[in-house]
Amino acid sequence: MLEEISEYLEKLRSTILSGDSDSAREIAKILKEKNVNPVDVVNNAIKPAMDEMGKKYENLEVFLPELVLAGEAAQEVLEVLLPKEMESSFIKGKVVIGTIYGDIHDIGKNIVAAILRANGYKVIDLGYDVPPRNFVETAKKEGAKIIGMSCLLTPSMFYMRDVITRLIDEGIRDKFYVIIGGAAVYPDWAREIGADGWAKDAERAVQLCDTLLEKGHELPKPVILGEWR
Ligand code: B12
Repeated sequence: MLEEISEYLEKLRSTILSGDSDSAREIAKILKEKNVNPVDVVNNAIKPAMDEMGKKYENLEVFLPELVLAGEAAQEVLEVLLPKEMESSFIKGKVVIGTIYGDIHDIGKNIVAAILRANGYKVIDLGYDVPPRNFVETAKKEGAKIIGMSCLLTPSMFYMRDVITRLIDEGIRDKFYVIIGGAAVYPDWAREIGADGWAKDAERAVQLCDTLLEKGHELPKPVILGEWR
């Protein structure tokens, strides 16, 4: 990566960390003008900033207001870098996505939704704090092939199982691929609840959807893409 771009990414990381939304937006605009891949911005600025913020919060070095500001700054950057027009003209398949019930973290989910759109998926985004039945009802109504759930809050991850239980109870489990992600969930959790896949990040979420749609029926489940932690 060019040295100049690395410097901007580093500046962006510290700007998000300090919760300065205005400066974050300005740096994001510069990166956009320079045609930097949004995935590189996520991996080299947003994710490291958020991880560092999480650690500081855990160590009581920062508190909720700082967390809120950093989250807002990250969302500003995404608004600049991941505009709606990235939606591509050909459609590989439909994905219903949302953050599971009780959990309001949506930055990672928004990134996954945008990168899926940019890669040929029609994405129906249910937002955050989504009750299990909404995933199932929307997927049925929209004829989606994939249900994607995000979770960052440990107590909420148990609701992911409810989505799969509902599909089983309605006798339609085999009509959908269920994929999960987000910092609270891990490959063994996907195995335990009988999900079809887990991916570490947005790029791999695209690979996961591609793989499941191409040869999902012949692969052992869950399909795991990326190392956990
Ligand atoms: C920003 C943030 C917030 C913001 C959220 C803003 C927003 N709009 O999302 C605010 C301030 C609102 C917030 C609130 C809270 N937070 Co908070 N938050 C964070 C923080 C710092 C960053 C999260 C983030 O955005 N990461 C960056 C994104 C890009 O990463 P990601 O979500 O993991 O997504 C990537 C992958 O996981 C994957 N992916 C994501 N979703 C999906 C879905 C699928 C299908 C696939 C395949 C892949 C995939 O792709 C993404 C892109 O690469 C984390 C710490 C951390 N390191 O995660 C704590 C953290 C998640 N929060 C935490 C807590 C405790 C809370 C609160 C309960 C605090 C409180 N006392 O009120 C509340 C939650 C309220 C609720 N009901 O949800 C804890 C959770 C602990 C736990 N495991 O249960 C953490 C881990 C902090 C900590 N270390 O203690 N938080």
